Amino acid sequence: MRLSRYFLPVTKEPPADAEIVSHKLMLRAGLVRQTSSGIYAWLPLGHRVLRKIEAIVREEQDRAGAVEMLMPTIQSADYWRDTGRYDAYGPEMLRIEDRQGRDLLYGPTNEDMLTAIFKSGTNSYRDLPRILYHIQWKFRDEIRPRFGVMRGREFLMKDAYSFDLDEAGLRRSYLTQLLAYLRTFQTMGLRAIPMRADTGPIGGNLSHEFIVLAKSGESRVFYDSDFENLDWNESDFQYSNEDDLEALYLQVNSMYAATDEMHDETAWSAVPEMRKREGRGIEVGHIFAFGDKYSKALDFKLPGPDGEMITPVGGSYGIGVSRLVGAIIEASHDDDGIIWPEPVAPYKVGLINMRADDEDCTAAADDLYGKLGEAGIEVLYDDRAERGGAKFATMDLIGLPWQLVIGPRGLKNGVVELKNRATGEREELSPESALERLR
Ligand code: 5CA
Repeated sequence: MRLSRYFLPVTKEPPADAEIVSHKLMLRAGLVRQTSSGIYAWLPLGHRVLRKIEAIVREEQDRAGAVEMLMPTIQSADYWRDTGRYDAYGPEMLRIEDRQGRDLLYGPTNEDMLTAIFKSGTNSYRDLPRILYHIQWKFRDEIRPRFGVMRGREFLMKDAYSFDLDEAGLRRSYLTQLLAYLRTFQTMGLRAIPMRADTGPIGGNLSHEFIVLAKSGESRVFYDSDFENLDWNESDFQYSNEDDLEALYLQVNSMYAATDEMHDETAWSAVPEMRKREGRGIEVGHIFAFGDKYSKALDFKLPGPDGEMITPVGGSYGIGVSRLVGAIIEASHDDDGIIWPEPVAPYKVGLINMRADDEDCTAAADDLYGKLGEAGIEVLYDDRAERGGAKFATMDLIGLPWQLVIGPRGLKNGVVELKNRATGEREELSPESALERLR
């Protein structure tokens, strides 16, 4: 993509009302624009990051055996009346009346609707177990939207829902999602620590929050530093193997981790002093095993193998997809701007033509741009007639992992400069070697 044809409204100064670094950087780097309190338009660069995060979430959900679908944002209030949650949910729910006087709402979550849909499409115990998910916008009329996309009113969520015949099955589904979450966040370059949590209005008895460490985080956390040394992507845990899932649970449970609300001084005192870590964190995911709560409310029963009626048990599993954009920036930035981990970067390379008015420079940059494209490398090409200094500042701000700089002086010696955004390391090499390296 050529910057001369892009829409990237970057600014030097952050808006006065942005409190935390990710919010400031998202606005300055032209990722989002606020359109109403807690509601954001995703500009081209931000939209690409959102899509990358979504793709990682989707890939790991699919690998874990969850099946993708899509439910609407607008729901009939009847789904919620049937489960008894319509009156219980409170003022966070945005309620809408259509022209016929029917009650609708902008969905804050989907347990009620999905259980009804699933019930209507299943006939026997053979239809279970299943995990269904979608990636869809939600609305919660938060009393105090804050920190940009981190606590918005409209936000993108991955929410999955499992149905099993018994508690043992539910536990398998729950642990399958737990493993998927550990892998998903690590793929994004994040260390998200699973912490036992309250189940709150979702209900049930088993729940974990996934917390990314960040100074600006809303929750205070206590955890065992052993969590920092684990590589879930390289681990041998298999989604399909029950023993592996139980071993995973044992491993996770053997290390202390808790938010302020769940903190247990006695258990904490048993953690070796050297391994104790305290900090603040951002909740990027939350999983719940709620059992028969929604099935019971909807009288959802299936004939079992011996003809007896079985009430399916379930769980729900959320990831804050749009919140993750902010969380990743909180975890990965410096004074000059964002530092995208490669898997979620909007483009892999920023190609900078230092002198758009110099024919040789432009010819060399155009040539590299073409070759990068042919090699399937995602590149944002700053081909504008701007000062070199301004181009560098923009590239550092938007944080693409690699910068490839074409200038007249280097070209005379047959070299271009390749800079690593994270380490700041620069290297001069021939255009061909640079291309090879990026490949
Ligand atoms: N039904 C369950 C699981 S699908 C549920 O809604 N869980 S939740 O309330 O914890 O939300 C799931 C995730 O969505 C949270 O972990 C958080 O990352 C994200 N989230 C929740 N509220 C907001 C918000 N106001 N802005 C941005 N992200 C949010």
